[in-house]
Amino acid sequence: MKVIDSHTGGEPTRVILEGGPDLGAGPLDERCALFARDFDHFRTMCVREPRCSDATVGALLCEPHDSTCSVGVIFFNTAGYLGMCGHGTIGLAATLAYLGRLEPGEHRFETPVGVVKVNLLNANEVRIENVESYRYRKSVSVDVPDIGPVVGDIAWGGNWFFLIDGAPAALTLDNVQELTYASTKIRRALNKAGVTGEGGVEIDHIEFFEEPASKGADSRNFVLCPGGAYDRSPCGTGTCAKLACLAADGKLLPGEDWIQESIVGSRFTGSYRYDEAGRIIPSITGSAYICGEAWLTFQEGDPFRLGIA
Ligand code: PYC
Repeated sequence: MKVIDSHTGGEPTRVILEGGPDLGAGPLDERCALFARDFDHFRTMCVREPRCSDATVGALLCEPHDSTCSVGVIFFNTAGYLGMCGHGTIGLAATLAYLGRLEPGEHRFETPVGVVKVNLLNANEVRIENVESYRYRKSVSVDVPDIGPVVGDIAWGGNWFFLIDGAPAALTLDNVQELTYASTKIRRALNKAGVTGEGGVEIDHIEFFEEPASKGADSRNFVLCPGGAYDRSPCGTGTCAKLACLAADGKLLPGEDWIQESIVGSRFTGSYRYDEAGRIIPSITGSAYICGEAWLTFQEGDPFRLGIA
């Protein structure tokens, strides 16, 4: 399997260029379902240990179904599949630029949850206009064992998020273990209580927000991802979910910038516009850097050929 690794604000992306599964030419959501049903071992081989780590998001590069798009992409991680991935889209654009396959300017990438507009600003800096984002429910309370009631908003930014103002500990790298423990408990409590995104879909990302640590930023976050790792970047889809909540509360106007800082101090600049139907269309800008090119090998007899479960 030929892969290129990059990171976006510290969060890794591994793009599969060759040797991935053949999923045919159908719509991307159907190809994603096929990937999960018949070819899931490609996912585990690519992003699980011993070849990779929990933080990495894999990106299978595909032919688009929609002929207006330059590429199609299916994102996945150690736990399963992602509808969209903001840092991964930025990483994919920087990877294609590195390979000389993407010129600066506007492009369209097809994902299983819709088309994302991608503006390659230079070799590393990318602006993406995401799928429609919205707040589904405001101020939802859930009782969390050993923690007590926790209140948050449920919002869609390409994945489902539970967004909490405040955190059980300061958002610093020293506290990652404590933050991971608390956010995992909150996610379990939401699932157990049947609190979901629209249509009964599981909420698999939890976000804490607090005041920024650096000058010029608007907020700092910690994001728990589905596999249990925290997002080193400010999380593209999580920032879009935040923008939808800010818009719904009248705290950010269309076109105004929101600078979201991650727990490692990396930043995305976000803003939003309304489309003709009055829906929120968020954009984020961030930078990605290439950090490796490799051929992954899978030897016969390797007991961990498919990754450590
Ligand atoms: O940037 O959207 C994102 C993302 C989702 C999970 C990890 N990163």
